[in-house]
Amino acid sequence: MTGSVTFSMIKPDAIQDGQVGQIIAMIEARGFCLKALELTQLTLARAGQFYAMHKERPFYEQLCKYMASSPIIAMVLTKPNAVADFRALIGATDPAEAAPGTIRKRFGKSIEGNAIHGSDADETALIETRFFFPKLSL
Ligand code: IDP
Ligand code: MG
Repeated sequence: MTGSVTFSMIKPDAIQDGQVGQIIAMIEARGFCLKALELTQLTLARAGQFYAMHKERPFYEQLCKYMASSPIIAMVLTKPNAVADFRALIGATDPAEAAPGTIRKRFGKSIEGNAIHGSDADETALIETRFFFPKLSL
């Protein structure tokens, strides 16, 4: 399934603001199929593990606190060319720089509270999928 799977999280801000249905509708309209979905809350330690590659970045601690502050929705999505197509759908990290029609442009509030996560490579997608759904067979 490599190449056809990506991992996503709807972030706390988008859930608090009641935007889950609209975001999932945009994802499905772009041709992605849901393979797994869970509403869950990360502990600070698990948020730290998930974003470990950003440990040295100045925003790391605040990002982990934010991601553990209230529930997130973890999703595994399938589609040919899933990683790149999903990154195109969500848009640039900073919603202010995201292209029109992208999820982050529409729902992001700040560079941190940017509504949604998307894996950055096939290998990362598998690691992130296993982090949330260790028993899922792909
Ligand atoms: P990405 O989510 O577009 O892949 P990354 O660089 O991997 O962006 O950063 C992970 C997350 O960290 C971002 O989605 C955002 O929530 C947060 N983040 C990134 N850069 C900054 C920043 O400069 N200030 C605050 N938060 C940031
Ligand atoms: Mg990233």
